[in-house]
Amino acid sequence: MSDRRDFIKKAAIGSLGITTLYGCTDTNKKDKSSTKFASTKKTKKPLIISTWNHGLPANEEAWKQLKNGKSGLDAIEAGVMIPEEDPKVRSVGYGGFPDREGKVTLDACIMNSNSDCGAVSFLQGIKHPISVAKKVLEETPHVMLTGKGAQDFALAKGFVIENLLTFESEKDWKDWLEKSKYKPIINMENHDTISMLILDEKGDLAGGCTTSGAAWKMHGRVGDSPIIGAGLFLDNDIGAAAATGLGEAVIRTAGSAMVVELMRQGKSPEEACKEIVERIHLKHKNHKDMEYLQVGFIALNKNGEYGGYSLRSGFNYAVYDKDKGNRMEDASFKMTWEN
Ligand code: SD4
Repeated sequence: MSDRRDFIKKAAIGSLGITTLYGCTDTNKKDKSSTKFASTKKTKKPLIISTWNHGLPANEEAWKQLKNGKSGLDAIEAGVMIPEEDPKVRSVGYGGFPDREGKVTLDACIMNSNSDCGAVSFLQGIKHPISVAKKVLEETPHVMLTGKGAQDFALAKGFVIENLLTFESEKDWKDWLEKSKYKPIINMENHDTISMLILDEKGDLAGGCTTSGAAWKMHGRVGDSPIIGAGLFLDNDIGAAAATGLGEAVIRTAGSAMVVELMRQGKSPEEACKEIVERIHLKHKNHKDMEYLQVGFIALNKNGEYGGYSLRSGFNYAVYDKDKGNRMEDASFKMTWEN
């Protein structure tokens, strides 16, 4: 955790919170709806972007899958399974921080270029919620299964129940119980979802999101991550967006869906992310959540333009393309943790 705090401070000093405004150019020649995309960071297809440092190994795997001819959806699943099964990633899947009752409960969703989607929420005991979400998409008439029903469905599909609470996470939970006197305080260090967006070689989009949610949350709490339109959204004619941070704030503002709508209206991915972060700030500046509020978005559009933006400093995302390979990029932000 202290590494993370250090990182946040360094990022704050490094980028000074300055954001860039881009000129408006019509680069979307194929789009008959006259949508205009502002120019921004642009690259060739395929393109993968994922939230946070754990996005790097996830991107690596997803890229391999695309190169092997797998679909965007398969690549999303295989990619985010890497942090899901890594016990050192304390905010996703196995080894994730538990809720205030010591239970690891998982949220995930996945979406393809046909707007098919699948999601699971409040799922316990299954290491790969993203795979269960994909099965919901592929093998049910529904979009979301939750709790016991999601677990029963997973078992019926051959998934097995495992103990997801590692020794380290149990220890941290017990420490928290003592220090925090059972208050469900959320802060920057304890919630780092992986959200991944892909623009494949054909120009089709896919996205996914998986998390153990806000650490020490109330039992039964579901965040934005499994909610299509909040934690993730895409429209294959326009672009894709995904969120990280305090899910309550993202749900209140239909965050990812709004980012895609702004790209439809001509904003670049970064401009669209910024506008929704500004809106979230406006709605929350006098809110009790403001003290510890962090939200961040990543987005890409059909032209291979991408960007990210967060309310507070410290948010970064992994980008993988042919020209520059797999690397981390810092998101611009509105404010540091000091203001
Ligand atoms: C949640 N949005 O459950 C998730 C947590 C998260 O970066 O994204 N963390 O609220």
